[in-house]
Amino acid sequence: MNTSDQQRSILLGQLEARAIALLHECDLGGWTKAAPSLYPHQWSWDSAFIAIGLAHLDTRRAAQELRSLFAAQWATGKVPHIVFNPAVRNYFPDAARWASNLSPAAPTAVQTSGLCQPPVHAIAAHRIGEVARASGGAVAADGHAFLLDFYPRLFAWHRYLATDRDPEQSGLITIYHPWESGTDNAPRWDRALAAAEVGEDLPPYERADLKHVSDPAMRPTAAEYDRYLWFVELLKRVRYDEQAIYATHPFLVKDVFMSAIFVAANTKLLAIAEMVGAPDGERAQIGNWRERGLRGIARQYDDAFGLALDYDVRAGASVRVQTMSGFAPLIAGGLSAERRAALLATWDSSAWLGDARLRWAVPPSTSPDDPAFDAARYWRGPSWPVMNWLFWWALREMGETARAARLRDVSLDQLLSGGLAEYFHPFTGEPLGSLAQSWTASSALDWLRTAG
Ligand code: 9WN
Repeated sequence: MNTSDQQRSILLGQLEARAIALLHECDLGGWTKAAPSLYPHQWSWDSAFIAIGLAHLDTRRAAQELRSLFAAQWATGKVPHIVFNPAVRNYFPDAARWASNLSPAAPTAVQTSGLCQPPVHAIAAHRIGEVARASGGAVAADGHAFLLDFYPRLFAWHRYLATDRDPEQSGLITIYHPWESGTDNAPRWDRALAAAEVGEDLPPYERADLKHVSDPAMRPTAAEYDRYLWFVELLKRVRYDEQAIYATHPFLVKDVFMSAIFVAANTKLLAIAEMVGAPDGERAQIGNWRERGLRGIARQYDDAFGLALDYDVRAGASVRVQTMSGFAPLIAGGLSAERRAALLATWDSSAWLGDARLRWAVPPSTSPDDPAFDAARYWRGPSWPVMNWLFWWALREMGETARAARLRDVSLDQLLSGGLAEYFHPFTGEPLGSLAQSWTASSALDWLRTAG
């Protein structure tokens, strides 16, 4: 090892220690808050990513992370996007604003939001099982018992997405709100948001998110926030009833990114179903969801952008904007050689990782070439370490090991320079948003503990 290698390895050791400390700091006993102050509750996809990091520390605790989230699962199978910490009073929109008890399907023991988020959970559960198996002995046995016990919950969650969220059987998941996408403020929602009128009876509110960031320009605008909250009112009016939402809601978009995560999650759920000896009929169903998803995503590929596009159900049109979500087919996998080469060419192009202005060659949330690009604003330009993690994982799954290794190394460089922040300015490398974020810590931990 030369001196600079030695130095890097010392710095990476320190980063790992900081990541572990942050996960401990955010651990509220059985569940982890998404960030120390900006996000004081349990978020759905955050918890799945967090569980992947925790698996390296304690597979039982990692399993508990998913179990506590799924304790809030609705009777429909929906896993809510936020499970509220009753001890926290200063977050908005709070449990009272969501009023999820309006729905007969909501749990009664805990308070939740009325939306969901991308289904990373089967990927996390599968990973916990893998890490547990590698430990052997009682830990491996516990890991298997966890999968056996947890599989039906995952199956119910996936069935909900494949049915209530895809009544057209298109293979693409419909979202009711930008918050469901996990990429809240991405420009892919602009047109659908602009088309929705905010009712005059939107109850007044005070934003809490702006108190936790140094500059409001890092967060959504007031007009966007009004719409976010207006949609919540509309969902409450129909008591979160899925069919009524489909009939009346102004925002119905087929999210290609969420759909791709669903395909990848179905691949892992199928593996879990095999491990636990699930009924043949269920295995066949999971396989069908996966195949249908692959076909739906393939249909949304756009030759001009070299990306996959979302589809606005209300407008009856695809959404023509170049965001990181367009790389969704890489996450879904199952690509033809030609499509794979085309997507990777886009990935390397000057519209994406080949842009010489990038501080780190990691995917910006929106292409700097797109008119909607905004370098510091939420999901409109900055890069997200956890998304780097997701694409790293996907590239490895598809056997793109050299590209994956590059992405991991550069992502770690980004964290070494800027810390465990929520997101980063793509050109300056400045850390933005919450300066400590649990899923960034778990991503770092998984990178550092995974060989290759
Ligand atoms: C709204 C917690 C969550 C993430 C989302 C991210 C952001 C919330 C917000 O934070 O969403 O749910 O206030 O913007 O966009 O992906 O799960 O980290």
